[in-house]
Amino acid sequence: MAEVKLHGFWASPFSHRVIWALKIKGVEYEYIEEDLSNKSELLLKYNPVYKKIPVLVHGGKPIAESLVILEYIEETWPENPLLPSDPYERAMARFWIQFGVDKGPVFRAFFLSTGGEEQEKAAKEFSEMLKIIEEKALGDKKFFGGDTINLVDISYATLAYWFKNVEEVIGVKVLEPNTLPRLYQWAQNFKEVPVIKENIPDNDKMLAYTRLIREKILAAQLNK
Ligand code: GS8
Repeated sequence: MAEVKLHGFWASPFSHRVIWALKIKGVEYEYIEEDLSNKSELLLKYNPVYKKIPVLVHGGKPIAESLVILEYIEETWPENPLLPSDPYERAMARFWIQFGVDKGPVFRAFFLSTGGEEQEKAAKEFSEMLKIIEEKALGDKKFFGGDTINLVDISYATLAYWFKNVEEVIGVKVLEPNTLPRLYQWAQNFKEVPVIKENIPDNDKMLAYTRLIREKILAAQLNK
């Protein structure tokens, strides 16, 4: 098998996605931790466009962008499929993955909200978006993928293992069992999947990093 390497960053949900997919497929790989304030020459060479992690390098060929990497992994190592075999179901899975990407700004507005009406509005919009995901994408299934996780679950994973830190840092709760019962239960189920549970960084470290990164982004916005 050609050599597989992953350039990542310990706290990045985008790296975590790739790690989980590789583990689920049973692909051996070498992990290279990047210092994002002092990126390696290799990272700059492999991802000259965005200069971001994650980058997967397979047989010397680099692939960037986590969702593109996930599709590549699925096509290269078909065992333990992470997308449905039926083309229509596959299209629906991709629709919901794209929905999450398109709604990135709704999450960002919530994450960076600092109080008052602005925060209330951001929380409401975010919560409405989650309701759509719960009703239309998850429904009564255990996972978005049915009985087992697939790429849709992996693409929404931050909601399961990271989002509670966001809620804690900004002091507003959105993903609650009384308002979003099925999505809340999904989050609990997802975190308990062994391959996920075994490959999530320490939560205290994640919480501290979440606080730090939010402060950094807010400070950078003020200095603009
Ligand atoms: C996002 C990767 C990303 O933001 C993906 O892979 O899905 N759309 C991409 N990577 C961040 C670290 S995680 O916050 C990164 O590499 N940042 C470095 C920088 O911006 O300089």
